[in-house]
Amino acid sequence: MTNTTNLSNSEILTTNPLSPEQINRYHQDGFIIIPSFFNRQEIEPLYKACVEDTKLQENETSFLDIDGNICRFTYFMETQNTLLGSIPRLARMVDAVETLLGGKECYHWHSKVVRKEPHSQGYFNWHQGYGAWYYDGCLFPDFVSTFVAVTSATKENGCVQVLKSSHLLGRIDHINSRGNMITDPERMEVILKKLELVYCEMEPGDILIMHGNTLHYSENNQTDHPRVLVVSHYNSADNEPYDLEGAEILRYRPLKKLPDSWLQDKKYDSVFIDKDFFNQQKTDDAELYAGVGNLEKRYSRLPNTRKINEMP
Ligand SMILES: O=C(O)CCC(=O)C(=O)O
Ligand SMILES: [Fe+2]
Repeated sequence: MTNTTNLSNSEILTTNPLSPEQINRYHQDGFIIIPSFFNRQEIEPLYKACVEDTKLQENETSFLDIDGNICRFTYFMETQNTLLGSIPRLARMVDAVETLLGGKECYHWHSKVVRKEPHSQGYFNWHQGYGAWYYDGCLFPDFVSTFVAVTSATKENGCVQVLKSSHLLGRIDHINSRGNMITDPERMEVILKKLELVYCEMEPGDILIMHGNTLHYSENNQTDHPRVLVVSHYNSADNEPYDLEGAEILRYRPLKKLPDSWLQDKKYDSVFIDKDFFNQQKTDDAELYAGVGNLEKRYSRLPNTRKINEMP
């Protein structure tokens, strides 16, 4: 089966574009949640593979949160002709992102599947996407992140939490804490008192879309069931890092769009394959943080006063 279609990107348009109201809300609040962005049949095979199969776990990368709890996820940058690899390229995703970037072309920065095991303690501390990518050498905060719910996401299982309109704060300095880029804790304490916190609870198929400067966080999973999100980050095509030496992987790569019907028509080969995943550790060594790009370079750009809690 082919990986793409013969049509050009401009000929493949979503059948369900964002409404002016959704676009306004995104710019006002820094995020939107769209229920049923994917229908149940589209998501079902992924749900089965992520919840009932162990294949995903075999490809997981582990890292420690700032308290030393293990978090696991799988990364991918290259997109295969799998269900998983098709998601970031679907017209409804790319068109939404490009609309929110003001009509600019985007490229796939990277994606991950974040599966929180039942009763796992790992959590994501407060951060902005651009809080890290700034230090990768991207000049503009022209990033949009999408979070597709594969399982339900609830307060109890560690759904994403956002601070409303926090993207209007601009980029905030981040520190490297055990390999996690987290928002300057001093500033964060004050911001938390000022801005409204929203729990982004979702059902399978719903999507959360947020600005690169939106502050977000997510708690541990206190339930008996896994919580799974497919998270994709997009950068604008004209915003690749200014210095790509040792970080070629972050270079602009044209994104080949797929029609919205791709999943419904089962045009993909399988749900996912080992090749989907980048930087597999195949190890339980949680000290290793498998980031993408050149992390040494990223950390070397942190202001000296912020170089606390360096990676071991
Ligand atoms: O999966 C989550 O709860 C948060 C993930 C996240 O913030 C990210 O991937 O950037
Ligand atoms: Fe994030």
